[in-house]
Amino acid sequence: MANDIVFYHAPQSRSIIVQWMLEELGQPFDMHVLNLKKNEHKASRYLAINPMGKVPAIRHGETVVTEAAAICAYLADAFPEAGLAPEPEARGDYYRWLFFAAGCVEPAMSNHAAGWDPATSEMQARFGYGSYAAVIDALANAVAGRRYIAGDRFTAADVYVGSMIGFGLRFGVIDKRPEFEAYWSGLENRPARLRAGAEAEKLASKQAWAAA
Ligand SMILES: N[C@@H](CCC(=O)N[C@@H](CS)C(=O)NCC(=O)O)C(=O)O
Repeated sequence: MANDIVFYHAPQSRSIIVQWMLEELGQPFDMHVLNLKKNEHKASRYLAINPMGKVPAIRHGETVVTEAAAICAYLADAFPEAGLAPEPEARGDYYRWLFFAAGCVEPAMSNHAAGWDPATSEMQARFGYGSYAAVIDALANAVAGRRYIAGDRFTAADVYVGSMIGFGLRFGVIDKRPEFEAYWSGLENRPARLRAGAEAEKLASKQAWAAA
């Protein structure tokens, strides 16, 4: 079955990360667009795919994967010919920064954008990400002087980490540090990302038009 990836997507959402990943993969996929304003993601049919009622999700044959970072890692493994994961014995940085971005960068940025950060050292000890400042410093050090986050070639970890940094810079959730800007400038014009961005814009205006 060639065309057996179903991508559950919504415009202007985290599912743009997976759209970029799918474009990098170069595999055909069926896109199932959910209208979040119409609460289509909370309908029982979709809750059977993702009980969180959130996008993105994919179905690949009988396998369902949710969580943007997990989907990126899964697709890189499921289609090794795309070369989007390092060799298994060289995956230290790959796993480290992929999980750090999902487990630390994402909640630190979300809380910070919402105007709340763990303030006391006691709170910071309890929270897995410690503090927003520590996370951002670690992330800046991780990308400093590097074209790619895990080794000397582009991987699925760059899709996810890059998406976090690109989003953070665009919406002012992270400072425009030279490390972030240099790393992101090496990714943002990748043809696959540009295609994903153009598709996402088309879809957003289509939904907006349909709602008008
Ligand atoms: N941890 C999830 C987060 C997914 C997520 O929060 N998606 C948002 C869109 S950006 C969503 O579906 N929100 C709709 C809702 O929860 O009602 C991931 O990384 O994939």
